[in-house]
Amino acid sequence: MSTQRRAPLWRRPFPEPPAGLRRGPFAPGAIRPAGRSAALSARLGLWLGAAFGICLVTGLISHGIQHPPSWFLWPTRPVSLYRVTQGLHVATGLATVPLLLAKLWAVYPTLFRWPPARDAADLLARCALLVLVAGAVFELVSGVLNTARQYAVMGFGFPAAHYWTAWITTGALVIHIGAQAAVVRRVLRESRRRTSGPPDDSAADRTAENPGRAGNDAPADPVTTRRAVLATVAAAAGAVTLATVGQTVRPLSGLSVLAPRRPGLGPQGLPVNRSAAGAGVLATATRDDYRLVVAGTRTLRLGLDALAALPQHTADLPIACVEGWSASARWTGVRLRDLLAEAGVAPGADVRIESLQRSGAYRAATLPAAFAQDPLTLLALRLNGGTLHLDHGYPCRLIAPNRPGVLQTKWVAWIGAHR
Ligand SMILES: Nc1nc2c(c(=O)[nH]1)N[C@H]1C(S)=C(S)[C@@H](COP(=O)(O)O)O[C@H]1N2
Ligand SMILES: [Mo]
Repeated sequence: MSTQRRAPLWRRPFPEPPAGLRRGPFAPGAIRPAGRSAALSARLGLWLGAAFGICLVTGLISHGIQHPPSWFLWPTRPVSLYRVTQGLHVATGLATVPLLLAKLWAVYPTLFRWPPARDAADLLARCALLVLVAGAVFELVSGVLNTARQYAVMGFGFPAAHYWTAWITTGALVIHIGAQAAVVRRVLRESRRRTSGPPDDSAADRTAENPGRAGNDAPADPVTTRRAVLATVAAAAGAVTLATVGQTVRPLSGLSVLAPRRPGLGPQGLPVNRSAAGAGVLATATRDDYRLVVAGTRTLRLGLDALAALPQHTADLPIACVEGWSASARWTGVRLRDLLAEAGVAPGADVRIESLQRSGAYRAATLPAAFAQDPLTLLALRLNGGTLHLDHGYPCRLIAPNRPGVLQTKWVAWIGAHR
């Protein structure tokens, strides 16, 4: 019996796997380092972590507005805050694509490290890594598909899958950061010392994850190589951003060769996501006997003339789509709070808005009382100086400050207290 204290269970080394299994990519020297280094992986990891963090927080905000838990408070001002947070969500997500590709290129040799897992803690970290890679790839692919092809491709399943995968990926990322933090700190410290001081050996590039190979395999100057790779990745991320961010930053829209939407393109100078034909409301939205129903202690039935006879107000408010495009426009119509007061809906009530559209995830929306009572929240009849275009929600549509586009219901048919 040993009196020596033993390592905790999760740190006890596994038995060495049989050497005969060490074949293919696991064979010693099978993968050449070709410019890869731990210092490069560490820096890419930091960049990715920053982009992922912004993407996660802004994504949680967007989810919170659309499925608010009781504690979630989203303000009505500034009117364009959601435009900024969702623009950031999509922009950081897109910039992450080249970062993630570079990171995968930089670290994939470590997938074939020998032995594959040293102990139980290492095994957990390695499993988390697989979850992290799969989750990150899924988030980027599904997000890009959603921005490019809209909701039709993945249907209503997209938001739920994108949301839950984000949590799973975050969990795996936390484990990964826990496992790598010490390595990253050491690598960065060593490479900083090395880049400021006289060149010496490539100690910073030899770590547990990249043990280094035969000297004549190593690149002549790892620092120069690393900088070149990082500069290329930064340029790629910058190019992706420039080619897409014009979908929300109007002055850059001329550069938006990759953006699926552009502000200013569409009827009345505004993009359209779901057209009247697509929503199946062509016939019902154009009927002469259209009546908007506002249900409270009294029930109002208002035709277009009756709506136009009510006091009209104008507001400059953006449509900010979850897909990342956004555009501001000038809306004119009736204040929602005037209609609610007229029908006797309690001012503290959350308000439900329903469309003429019969089916589809975005045929109805719930407006918290603060938004329903906001003086800028309109039932718009006019857009940019003309009668609301059929594809923008004629006869009338909701437009409220600081809300995602999906909640700005078009072709409104019914308004009442949410129950
Ligand atoms: N009834 C209804 N309203 C809707 C939608 C819808 O599918 N049905 N799509 C929403 C989405 S996703 C966005 S981004 C905005 C776009 O408004 P616009 O077409 O006027 O630009 O409308 C919203 N209103
Ligand atoms: Mo949207």
